[in-house]
Amino acid sequence: MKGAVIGCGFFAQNQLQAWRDIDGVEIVAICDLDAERTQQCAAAFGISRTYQDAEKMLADGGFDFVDIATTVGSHRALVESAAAHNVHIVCQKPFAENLEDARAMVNAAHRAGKTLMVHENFRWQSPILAALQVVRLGKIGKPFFGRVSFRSGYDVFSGQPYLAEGERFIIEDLGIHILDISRAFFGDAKHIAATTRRINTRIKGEDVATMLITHKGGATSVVDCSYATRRMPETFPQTLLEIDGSKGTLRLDADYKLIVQTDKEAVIDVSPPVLAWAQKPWHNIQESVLTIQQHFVDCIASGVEPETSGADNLKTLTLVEAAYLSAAQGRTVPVSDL
Ligand code: NAD
Ligand code: 89Y
Repeated sequence: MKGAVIGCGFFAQNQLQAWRDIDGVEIVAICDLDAERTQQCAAAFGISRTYQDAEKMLADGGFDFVDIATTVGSHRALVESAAAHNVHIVCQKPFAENLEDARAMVNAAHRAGKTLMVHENFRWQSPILAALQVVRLGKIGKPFFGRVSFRSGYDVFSGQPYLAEGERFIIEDLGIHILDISRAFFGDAKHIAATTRRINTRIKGEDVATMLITHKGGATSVVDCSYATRRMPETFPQTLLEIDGSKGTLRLDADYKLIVQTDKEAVIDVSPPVLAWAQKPWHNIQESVLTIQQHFVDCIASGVEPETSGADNLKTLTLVEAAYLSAAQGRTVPVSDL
């Protein structure tokens, strides 16, 4: 399969590295509004076709899919254009700025008959996959309570300065992943109640969010996120879990320690590997980039919809919007209202 990447910024480096590791995939063209970035990436990854205009690249064609690694403001136009040019699409999270755009993007890919996957990679992290396997195999019975927690004081603003500038921060940027993990474990949501705070006064948006979700299947989950938490050891970028089921409990503790307690206890080291091109502490995220991109390729080859498809991601985005609404209005929001 031949691919093209749009956006050569901070995170695209991981995506380009991962594409190189996937058998049968070649990135043949790249594009960024910034000519210097495009040239740097082209040189680093040996890609000969470079563009500053995505429309021109799509019109020239010669590839089967595009990987959109730009920030959210450009996603709708790029996804619609890619669909119009009949290529499969991977698009970074947050998928869209609002639900209307997101629905239009899903419809555009559907009309074109092309696969659309959102690069919602946190549920693809190997420690999360290990925990999901325990739950899906029924080892702790039916889950009735969960805590999905991401608390850190890591400086994400130096690598991603735009995160300090938006009216929205942690729910839209990071909470979106943690809400998606909650959906992966406990299924779709019925209601959400959220509170938000801004502790770091040098940024515009909220950096703390505490969310309580009632799931359709009967479980309740607490999804708590913070970038204002000074803790030692720093756990960035680990998502910690605590799940109570009818037959036992599961915890994913700091340092990738998975503990499953039923009539006996199992303690398993689920540390992710550090890929050849990865750096700690990002290695957990970086490995999941390879896993999700491999999933995209496998889904296209077998004609199956990706687990984190555009259509699936509408439900995660709905939770993001519902959480902001709940925090703004101080009330529990039925997800079906959005
Ligand atoms: P960035 O600003 O470093 O890079 C984005 C690049 O896209 C820039 O170089 C910009 O010039 C380019 N661009 C913007 N609009 C364009 C257009 N229309 N055509 C061509 N190029 C265009 O941003 P980043 O930190 O790399 O983040 C990109 C996306 O990745 C964001 O949506 C972010 O939320 C997401 N992200 C995801 C993860 C994850 O784990 N899934 C981690 C970090 C960032
Ligand atoms: O942008 C975010 C993401 O998706 O994962 C971590 C991050 O880079 C900072 O919160």
